Amino acid sequence: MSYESAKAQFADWGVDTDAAIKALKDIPISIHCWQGDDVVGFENQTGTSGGGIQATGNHPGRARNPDELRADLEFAYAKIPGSHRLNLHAMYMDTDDTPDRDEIEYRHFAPWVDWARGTGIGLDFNPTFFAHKKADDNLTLAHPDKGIRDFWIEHGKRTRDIAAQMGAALGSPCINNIWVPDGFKDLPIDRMAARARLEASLDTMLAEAKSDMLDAVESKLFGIGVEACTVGSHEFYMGYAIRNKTLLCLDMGHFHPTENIADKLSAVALSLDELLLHVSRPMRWDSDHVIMLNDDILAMAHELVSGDLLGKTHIGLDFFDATISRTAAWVIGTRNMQKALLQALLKPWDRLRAAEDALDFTSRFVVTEELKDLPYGAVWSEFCARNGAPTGTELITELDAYQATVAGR
Ligand code: RNT
Ligand code: ZN
Repeated sequence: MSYESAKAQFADWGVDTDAAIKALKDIPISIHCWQGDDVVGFENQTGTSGGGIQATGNHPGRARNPDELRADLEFAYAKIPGSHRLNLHAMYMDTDDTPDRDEIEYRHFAPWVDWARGTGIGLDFNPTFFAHKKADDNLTLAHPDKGIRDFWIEHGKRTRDIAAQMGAALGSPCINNIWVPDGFKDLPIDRMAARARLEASLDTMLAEAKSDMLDAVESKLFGIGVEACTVGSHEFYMGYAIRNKTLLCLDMGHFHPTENIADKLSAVALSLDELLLHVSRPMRWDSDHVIMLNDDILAMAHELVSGDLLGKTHIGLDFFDATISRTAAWVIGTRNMQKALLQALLKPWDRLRAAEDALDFTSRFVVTEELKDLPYGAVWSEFCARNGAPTGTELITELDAYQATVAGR
């Protein structure tokens, strides 16, 4: 189907495809660096995995150093239409030094900033509170030992400094997202004490006001090894974010398996200035599968557009699969997020809202279902063509060719 005929079909519904294509181009997605190396990082230390998150699989091509990771990212960005961001973790330093987490400085990340400036992408950042001997108990900021808490508070403070310098250097605020693994495998006696310690640590870590960076806090329901209680639960961080005016990060894998954060967006947005998403695909648990263009993603994109939330929501991705090409995972996963947004941007909103407001649920249902037959693919292809990105068999050929170049690693 040609774009012109698709455009005419959407126009019959009162939908302007050119406007949707233009709007989609301006939605940046923060692509997570950790899909490229299975969440290992480049610390030059014998790191441990942990925190209940781990990539599984051994597909060839894992990036083993920052140069390989950047090369893979450059390939991926070239296949993803639009201008996007990179979400770095503190464990992804680029230096010959071996600073511990409480010793990291901006200079350890400067090569990333130079690269980001050269490629025109923005940076986001994260303290790394896992894969470290001082996190082996799955307790960091909420640890009963003040010495351990202070170590992680210092780490967190340093990441805020680094994020602020990254934001200033690139002229675009850098989000520093805090996720800690803290929790208990079995039923704790004193949840309140643990939560009070987490709160106090966060207060200390975030005390200094900063410009050029934004703080975000990410909740979780449970993880491997913290089945009984996660200290930083959704309720904990929702309250914390509202009181302290930080961003709230909602990860799609961090709730009960039948909950979808799509429904939560409008609810929390009424009390928060800005939100951060970790778009992911849980399967039975927080498994972080690569995002598909499925109902969950479509529902979330629907809410972002319907609730006019794109202006206050930062879209980040969080998945890692080591059983498939890591670059293909980045490219297809990110494009799926964009495809979902495109479908939401192509809805006849006035008509749908009018039906709902009139309690005409028959029309709402019929229109919703008939819309599914419209030629979204032709509009997507046009969007890719206008932004120099391939589609279909051409894309597959390019993904395969790149994977072949990294398979010998
Ligand atoms: C873990 C959180 C967190 C991490 C990244 C690597 O469950 O989702 O966002 O995945 O920080
Ligand atoms: Zn996450």
